[in-house]
Amino acid sequence: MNQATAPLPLRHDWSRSEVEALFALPFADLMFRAQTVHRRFFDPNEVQVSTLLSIKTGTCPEDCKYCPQSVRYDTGLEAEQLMEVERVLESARAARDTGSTRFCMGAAWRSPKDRDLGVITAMVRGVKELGMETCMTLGMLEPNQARALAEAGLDYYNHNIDTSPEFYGEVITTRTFQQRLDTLANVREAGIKVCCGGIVGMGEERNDRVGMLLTLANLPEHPESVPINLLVRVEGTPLAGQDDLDPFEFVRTIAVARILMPASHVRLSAGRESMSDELQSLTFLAGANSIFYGERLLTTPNPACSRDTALFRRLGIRPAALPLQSEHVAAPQPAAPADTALFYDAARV
Ligand code: SAM
Ligand code: DTB
Ligand code: SF4
Repeated sequence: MNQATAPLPLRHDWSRSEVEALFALPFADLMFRAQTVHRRFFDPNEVQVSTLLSIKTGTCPEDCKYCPQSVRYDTGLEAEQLMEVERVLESARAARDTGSTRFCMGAAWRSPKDRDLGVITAMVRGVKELGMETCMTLGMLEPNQARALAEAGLDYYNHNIDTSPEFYGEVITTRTFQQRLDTLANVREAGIKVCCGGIVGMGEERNDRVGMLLTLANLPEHPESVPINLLVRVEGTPLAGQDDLDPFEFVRTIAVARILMPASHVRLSAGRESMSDELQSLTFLAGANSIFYGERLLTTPNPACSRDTALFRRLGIRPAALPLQSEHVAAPQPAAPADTALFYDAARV
């Protein structure tokens, strides 16, 4: 094995000055580093595709200043109680038929109540029977709740640190940064894969973006999935009037995440609706290799499926197939070619 193909060790001891230095690189040098690392771990033409569904919407008691679902802000959102399992499975089937391989279910809760776990675990089992990977984001989890989700076969749990420890208190006061880390530890302990990232464009400084990525990269294990969200500015939330983040700074954040956590999927997450195709393409070049596909995130719009399909084709990007795992009952079978089906014959474009 020569030096170029030897496995790169995953590091968990990044220093602040190293991460600052990466952010400060000339853009071309940063992109080169990110691409070099990316190609050691992934096929650069493959992007993992997940679909989101809000299974319980609005009236959340927390005060996250970015969030349209907090009961404290008047965003005109229509609240919905926990969905019935069959409705969730209908959405999952539709997502599977357009080529999505992971179904992510989100609830506007501070944390789930034990009495909800029966329905929640039925959702996990049902979606897995469709042959999809499962992800849930339900707020803080106690160890017994994490174990119940693991037993039902949940593949991923999403719980974001959202920002740096220093900026955190400017954004959320109803739960602490440490409580987030505790939930992440409970998820890991239960044997569920971790999906953890944050939001940029909330008025934080570069220092905070450094601090957020440093926290993620120095966790005992890197999250398998790292969503980088660009703030979706929702009228009625305290952050609705935030200034635009420099798009190159957004791309830099993705590139640094890729370099620090080379084996993780970095998800170009919320905020794509307001991005040009060219900006999204730059993030793929910087090492983003996962997206949310489908015309809604949880409560806000995501790009039209036809736009994403067209972008994948123009860039020669293939949606990633499911990893081979015996517990997946069947590989997703995309429906006959439709405008919104992501699978296409690359030889025919
Ligand atoms: N209630 C649970 C929780 O907060 O842990 C789960 C759902 S919550 C909506 C999941 C994540 O969505 C948040 O942690 C945040 O990172 C992201 N998010 C929410 N509103 C957003 C917005 N307006 N723009 C970008 N990301 C957002
Ligand atoms: C994540 O990091 N981003 C997703 C998912 N995890 C749950 C949520 C984005 C939400 C954007 C605002 C909304 O649609 O309500
Ligand atoms: Fe509630 Fe989650 Fe929104 Fe915070 S981000 S207000 S916890 S739904």
